[in-house]
Amino acid sequence: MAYKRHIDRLPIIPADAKEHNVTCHYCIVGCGYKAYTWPINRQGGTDPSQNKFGVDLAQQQETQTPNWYAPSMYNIVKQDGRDVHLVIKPDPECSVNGGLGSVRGARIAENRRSDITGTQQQRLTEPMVWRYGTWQPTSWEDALDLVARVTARVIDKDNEDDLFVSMFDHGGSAGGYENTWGTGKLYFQSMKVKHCRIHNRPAYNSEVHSTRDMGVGELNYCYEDYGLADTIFMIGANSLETQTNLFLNHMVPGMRGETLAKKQAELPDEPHAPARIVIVDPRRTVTVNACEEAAGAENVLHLQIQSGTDLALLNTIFTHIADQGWVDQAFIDTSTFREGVAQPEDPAHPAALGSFEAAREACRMSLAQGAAICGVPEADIVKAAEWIARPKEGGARRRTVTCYEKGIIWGNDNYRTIGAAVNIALATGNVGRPGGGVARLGGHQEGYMRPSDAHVGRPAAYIDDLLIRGRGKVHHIWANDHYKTTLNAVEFKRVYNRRTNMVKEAMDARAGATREEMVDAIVGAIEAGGLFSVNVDIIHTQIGQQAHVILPAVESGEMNLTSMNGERRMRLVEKYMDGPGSAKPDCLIAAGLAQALEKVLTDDGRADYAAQFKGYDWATEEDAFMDGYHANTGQIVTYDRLRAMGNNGVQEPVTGYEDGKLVGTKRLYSDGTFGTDDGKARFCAGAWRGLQAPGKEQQKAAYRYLINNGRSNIHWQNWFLDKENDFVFDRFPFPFLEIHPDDMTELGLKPGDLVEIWNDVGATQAMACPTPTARPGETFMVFGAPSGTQGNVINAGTNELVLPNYKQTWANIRKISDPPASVRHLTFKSQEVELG
Ligand code: MGD
Ligand code: F3S
Repeated sequence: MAYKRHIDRLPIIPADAKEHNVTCHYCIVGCGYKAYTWPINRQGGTDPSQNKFGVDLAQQQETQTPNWYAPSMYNIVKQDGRDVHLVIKPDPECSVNGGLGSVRGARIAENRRSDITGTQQQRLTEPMVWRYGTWQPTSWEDALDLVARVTARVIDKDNEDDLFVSMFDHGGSAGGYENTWGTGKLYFQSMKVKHCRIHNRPAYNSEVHSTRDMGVGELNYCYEDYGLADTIFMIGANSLETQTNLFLNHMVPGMRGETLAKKQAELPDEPHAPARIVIVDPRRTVTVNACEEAAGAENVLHLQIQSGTDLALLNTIFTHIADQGWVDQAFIDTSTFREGVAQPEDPAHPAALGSFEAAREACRMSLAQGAAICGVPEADIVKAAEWIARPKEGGARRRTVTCYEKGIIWGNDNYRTIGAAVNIALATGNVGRPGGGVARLGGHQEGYMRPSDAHVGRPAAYIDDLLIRGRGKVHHIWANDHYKTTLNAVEFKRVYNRRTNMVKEAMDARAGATREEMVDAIVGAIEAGGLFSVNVDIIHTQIGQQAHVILPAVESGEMNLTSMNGERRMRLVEKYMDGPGSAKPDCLIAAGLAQALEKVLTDDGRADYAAQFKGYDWATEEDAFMDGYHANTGQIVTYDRLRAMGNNGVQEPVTGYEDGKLVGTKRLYSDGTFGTDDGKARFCAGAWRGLQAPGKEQQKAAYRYLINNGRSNIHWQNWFLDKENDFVFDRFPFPFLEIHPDDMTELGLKPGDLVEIWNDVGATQAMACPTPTARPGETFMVFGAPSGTQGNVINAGTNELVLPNYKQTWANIRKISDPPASVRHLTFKSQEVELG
């Protein structure tokens, strides 16, 4: 590590600095922060009356003082057109993080665009149109008119299938209830676009269909449950790196016994001990290491399975728990479906759903079978079942909180595997009660509010595959970068480049043409197989390099934005700075596009169709919020009410407003009624069936190395802000590939060498990082890097509902270069810690 910020002093936050509530938008946990701003020509003083902390800063502060901030939490930004100091620091009063930051959240400030300090100069500032062989800045009116005119030529009332849309479904940086409503109203109400996909997957679908079909919404607990649980059951997640403060502020205290007094007070009729943890992951992660340090190795059970065998493991645990009679029969009788099969297996349901007995029969798997498939000892499977379900001394039921994320969501046989995890929680009555819950850990803040998407159908269309096969004429992209994050990415990029270049060439050939002539030229190229691409984003992305129109959006902090976290905690992030140039909130961009379409269609004499695009006269994002969230959720929540709830917000669903406070819901299903027509939860009868996605078994047989893949602590998503952040690029100039030293020797590799990873699908490159804790033959590559798209080697195979299977990928590896100069300063020391 060479990076130093070279800052030896920072301004003191004055007592009268403006204070804004901020929810960190870098992950699902949604830690509370405060943003402080004040005029550039002033600062506070050491006297308690002169600084925001109200303390004597001339005195040495204690080690854990909150009266402090780091250089990464500081910047100078524009607010109402003027330069102001900005500090964004963790909020000790927020129940989510209790004042903790993360290596991402503690850098929100330095990742703001600043013309003074020069940060994030990559942000888009003006709309741009492809003209004269490059992108030219232009007005919103001009850009939206071109988008509307070309779009209007390929859509018609009740026939919008030639318009393809890729749109975020999340809260946070590019989403929030405001923006999902804006885009949703445009594409699902004014139009009925069915060829659409979500930002991180090639179809418009749920990532967790089965749990929803079973009646168990995927975010059903509260973070406090980690402090009340006897056992934490974590499947396919690396929470220290990916849900950092959920891990540090909730899981670790539970494991360290720091919540024992709370357990005793809230659940006095049963014995309590510090929580133990069972982790299912083919890789030894830093989370496993941290749990051993927090709980003691004897309280951590890492089931290091063979990649993609979770379903076999979970079905074996389920079978063993049932065979031992450790189930919650009263709960099964009153809260679950009892009569055989409720939903047969069909193309929209990759497994039958029904009673406990039906699932038990279908999922039955002996310890010997399970151990052989998963590659873990039988004794460890038994131990896991005991930790999860064996009643406590005195007979009280064990409280187990189950959490999972991409290891199974983007893993083998998504539908059945998630169903199998929920089966165990249902069988043991661990849903809707303190210390229980079966929840996805999540990725980013959530903020979904859209009209019905029923017209999209199930299975939804495989959009990236259709684009490869020449379908689609106009492509609207909202905060997606398929080039870095799709599967079968080499082929996708090859075809997308070709098709969009056809339109670029047609536009170049008509430089100087009138609008009508230009639209004709574009449509001509489209009819010949080309694709017109519109990119709405905050930066000029990789796929954006192929766009014909680029529209600049603002992000969190530059607009008011509401979202909820992984325990459904809804907050308002208050706008604390201006967006760059003329960038706008996505909801207002969607509104502008709707209005442009209305005008163009009216001009075309298609008045009936034009009328569908009315109803977007929003002046601010708050108008979009009121039109969407407020109007569709009982008209209780307003910006003012949310603002008053501060960084602790309110847990959804919001049920009322009493004594000046919004009233929320701590846990779902606490009354034993589930989200099905009859209120009864279903079990999932999904048997193990090997590697399910087409092509995976063959790839495994043909290539030597598992290319496991996922996130890393320091990187955020597809590195879209990291790219312009010295701190990140100094640490990792290239995407890393964790690989066992013996494999490196065999491949003739030194630390920091660049390698090519190649298979039947494509190739990509990464930097070799010796990792003694990796299993020989099993590597791990970081996801989403700009200079090493890991999706290049992921084959096109998905599950029946078009859920991508990124994690199960095999390839060969060869050296392509000695360490480039930019990596020579790097350390390759182990990331494991010993707290002593
Ligand atoms: P991943 O690294 O994708 O992260 O959060 P996680 O799901 O926790 O995958 C988790 C683990 O799955 C990895 O350790 C991997 O070894 C394991 N795995 C691989 N194959 C298998 C398998 O067959 N079975 C099992 N059981 N496990 C397997 C993702 C989450 O992170 C998401 S979705 C988003 S959008 C956020 N992104 C993000 C980020 O970009 N950076 C950081 N630092 N944090 C993030 N938080 C969120
Ligand atoms: Fe941000 Fe907290 Fe996640 S600081 S990145 S929300 S753990």
